[in-house]
Amino acid sequence: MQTVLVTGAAGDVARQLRPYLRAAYPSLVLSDRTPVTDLAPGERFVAADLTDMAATLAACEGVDGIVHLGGYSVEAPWETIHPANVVGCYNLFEAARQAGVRRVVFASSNHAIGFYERRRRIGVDHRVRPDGFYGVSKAFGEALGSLYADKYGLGVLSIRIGNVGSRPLDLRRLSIWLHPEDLAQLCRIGLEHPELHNEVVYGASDNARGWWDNEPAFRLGYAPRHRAEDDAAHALAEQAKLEPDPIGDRFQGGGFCNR
Ligand code: 15L
Repeated sequence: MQTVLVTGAAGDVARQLRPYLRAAYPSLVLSDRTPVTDLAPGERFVAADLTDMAATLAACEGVDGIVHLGGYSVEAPWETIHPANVVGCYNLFEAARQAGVRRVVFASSNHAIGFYERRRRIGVDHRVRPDGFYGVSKAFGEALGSLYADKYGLGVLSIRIGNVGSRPLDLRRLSIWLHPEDLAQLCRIGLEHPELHNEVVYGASDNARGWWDNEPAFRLGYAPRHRAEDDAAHALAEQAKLEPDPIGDRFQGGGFCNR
């Protein structure tokens, strides 16, 4: 794996992930609608709006693997979600196929299963329960990944990402937090694991209060290095500043469930 395309490269998750990917791969192609200006050695920027198939194909040219972070990253009206996360996601998988890309890591989200109650422990085989149009679009992306793996032999890893950051921000994030270094480890599994066909895993660090059975990730060799509990005091202090939310506090997707 020499050249890896990162879509949505101007976004916050890409900003936190890039240093770890740079350390692993000689060449990173960064695509977004918004220019990325702080390029490091080994990185180059390709402007691409993923709703434009020709631009998406051009971004995939000469690429071995893709980390697909592009799209709209929170709940929004269908008119916003559809082009960015449905059309854009289709264009990305189809362009990857046409360009002969071997692997796609798809940034799915906890919001694909956000309407499970927090008291439930769920695996990746539980049916999806999206908490909004954004979550629906992530379930769609997982389905598309499955199709492109089975029909065209693309290797696909969908990561149901919790919340990426240097530390958990509140009570809910203590359960779903993902350190960027652990996200990078999952991306590397998706890009490099020799036996990967199509898998869905949870994007969570070592979270003692976690709700997810992440067996498929552990089976593929995932060993998170970061523990949410180390920052529990900070997260609980931040939680104490928040107003109670009868719906958001009940479900795994939090505030997305009543937006
Ligand atoms: C997500 O999927 C979003 O992209 C991110 O902005 C956060 O809202 C995160 O989920 C979360 O659930 O905390």
